[in-house]
Amino acid sequence: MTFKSGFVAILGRPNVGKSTFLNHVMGQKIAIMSDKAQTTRNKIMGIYTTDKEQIVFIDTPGIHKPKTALGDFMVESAYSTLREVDTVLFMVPADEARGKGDDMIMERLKAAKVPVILVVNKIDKVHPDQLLAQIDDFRQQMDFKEIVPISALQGNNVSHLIDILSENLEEGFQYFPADQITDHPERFLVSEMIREKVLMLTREEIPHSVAVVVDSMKRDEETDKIHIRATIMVERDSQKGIIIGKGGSMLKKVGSMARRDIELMLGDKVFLETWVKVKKNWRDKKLDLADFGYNKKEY
Ligand SMILES: Nc1nc2c(ncn2[C@@H]2O[C@H](COP(=O)(O)OP(=O)(O)OP(=O)(O)O)[C@@H](O)[C@H]2O)c(=O)[nH]1
Ligand SMILES: [Mg+2]
Repeated sequence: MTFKSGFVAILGRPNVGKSTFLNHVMGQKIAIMSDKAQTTRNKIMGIYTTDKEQIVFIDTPGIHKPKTALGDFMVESAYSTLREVDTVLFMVPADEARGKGDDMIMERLKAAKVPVILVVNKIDKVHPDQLLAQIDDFRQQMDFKEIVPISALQGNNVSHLIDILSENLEEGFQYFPADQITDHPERFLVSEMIREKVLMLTREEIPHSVAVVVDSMKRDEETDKIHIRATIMVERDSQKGIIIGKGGSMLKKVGSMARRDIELMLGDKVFLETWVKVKKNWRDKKLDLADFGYNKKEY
């Protein structure tokens, strides 16, 4: 039997459910998710391997009109996948009408000449009639290889989409070992899990202003726990106050929620220490961006 493999990018506007889909396929949290737009900031691989195939999914930052250097990095890293993949999953939500953002993305997809599957997500939120109207509208905009409605949250029809991808795979290498699930090191996943809790617990401009850096991560022989030190970067003093909270209550909540997720991921006991630092306007400073993991060289 021949082995098949391929690379598949997941593209779309922010908040449509790309990371939720990736995590559902992988059966574990690789990419953080939130109800805030622009949650994902880096490309993240989810490597799906069976005994006959390997599908390398690439989750991408939601494509939007960038207003900062970080935004530029995010959008460019999303589009950069068009040069790397065999198939694109273009994800749109069933419950929002097509907008300028979708049209802009479709222009790029048409130019890239890569097969595109339209994935209409969040079908659990709409009446079937609305879903049909949505499909009809998108079908007239460009030539999709397939159109697949799913609910990434509930898992409806996700296995059907995997079947379609499998059928279209070509003979190829197993690029990654069968037990490897992503391309990012544990440190990255740890910092993301902390950022996810900040996104979950804060509002307005804070989610966009936060970056998390893991300063150190090593086993403490005495306690037999993984000792992690991490810094949460914000852009203003007022934001630092919010993240710390009254008597440190917010930081404590972020820390204990993140610790639970990190322990689950590492399968080990964790001692997590977090600090908050202000770095004025880091989202527009090239050096800070690189320091916080948003480095152009990485795509
Ligand atoms: N009802 C419903 N909600 C969904 C579904 N898929 C995702 N969501 C929700 O949509 C929100 C955004 O999900 P994400 O997976 O973070 O979206 P994303 O496309 O990765 O967003 P960015 O990283 O910002 O581009 C979260 O609140 C999810 O719970 C779905 O199938 N149904
Ligand atoms: Mg995402």
